[in-house]
Amino acid sequence: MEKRIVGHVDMDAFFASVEERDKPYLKGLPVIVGSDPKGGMGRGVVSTANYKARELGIGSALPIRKAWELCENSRKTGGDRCVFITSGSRGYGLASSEVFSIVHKWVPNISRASIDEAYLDLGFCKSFKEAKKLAVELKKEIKNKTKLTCTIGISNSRMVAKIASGYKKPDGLTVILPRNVDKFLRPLPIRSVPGIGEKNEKIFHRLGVKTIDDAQQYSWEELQNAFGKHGFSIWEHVRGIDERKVESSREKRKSIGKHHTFAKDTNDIKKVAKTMGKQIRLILNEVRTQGFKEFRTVVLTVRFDDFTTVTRSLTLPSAISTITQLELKSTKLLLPFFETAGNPANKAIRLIGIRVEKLN
Ligand code: TTP
Ligand code: MG
Repeated sequence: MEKRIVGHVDMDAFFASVEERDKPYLKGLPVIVGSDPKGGMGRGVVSTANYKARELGIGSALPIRKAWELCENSRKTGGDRCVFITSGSRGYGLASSEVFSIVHKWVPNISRASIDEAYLDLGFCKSFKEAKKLAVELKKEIKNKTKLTCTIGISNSRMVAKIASGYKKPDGLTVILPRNVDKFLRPLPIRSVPGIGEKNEKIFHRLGVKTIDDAQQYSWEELQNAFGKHGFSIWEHVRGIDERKVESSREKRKSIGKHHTFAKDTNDIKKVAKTMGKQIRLILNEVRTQGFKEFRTVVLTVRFDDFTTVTRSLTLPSAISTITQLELKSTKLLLPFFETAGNPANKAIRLIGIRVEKLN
């Protein structure tokens, strides 16, 4: 049997790095990509920040207003002026295709996990030593050809490879040999385990679990009591057990979507429908540029003024592909939010998102 060797490539500060590469005047400055900060009054969040801006405590998902505040404070004490860039450049998708076609040249079986990351089946390298050599060369070629850096993690499972790629960023390469997996995992915070988000982390904290080592003290029955059906896979993951294969990901590519935070919360169906129309056009554009023809699932996300968030989805018996078809299906999902049954308190809408899945 071929040895299990899995790599995980993740681009460094991806959107910000593409902007820095394409706009030389950004060199050396803190760069924040996200929604428009509107002089500190903007809504929405940071998509990503370059490493210079991260030194100020700015990172993905931080409210853009807060990022603005941190920059202002830093500037007042002699720091550089930050540059805010509104995300949405087509350049990110292009850069991503460029990077992963290079990766694909080196590694026949890769599984794209997001715009800037992929798992690599490195079994064909036969040894971790050879896999590491390949990763060094691959990093070099990506840097030379795209002027972008990435970080690679290598281990014997997808999960540990992913944790390893986040271990030493940017421009890093971390190899965790099978015999060192447990030693590597144990001291890490429980949140490092992919799939342990804010909610599960809270449950762990209530149990007094802070590190992976702490979590290893629990039996799988105990974890099932705490986490329900995910308990067993969590039990496996904290032991570095993850049998998932690297499957090439074209057809199972998760989704293409857009979301928009309104400048002012709204109950105006025309306004919401108009925004949805714009999103639909952008999505269909992206569907085409990514080389897909059609899709079968439409997902609508609505966030209300009180931040409660609802998603509704529709999976169709046969695939659709046109603007009109997507508009019809999205409208069908949207309408209940303007009716008493679907929105009894008549709450105003803060954010709307449309996503298509099951792409072909
Ligand atoms: P990440 O790989 O999570 O982040 P990153 O590449 O910017 O930084 P790192 O060096 O830590 O890997 O996400 C890739 C891109 O996806 C990121 O550049 C912007 C986008 N993104 C968002 O738009 N919103 C988010 O909340 C996150 C996490 C990412
Ligand atoms: Mg990244």
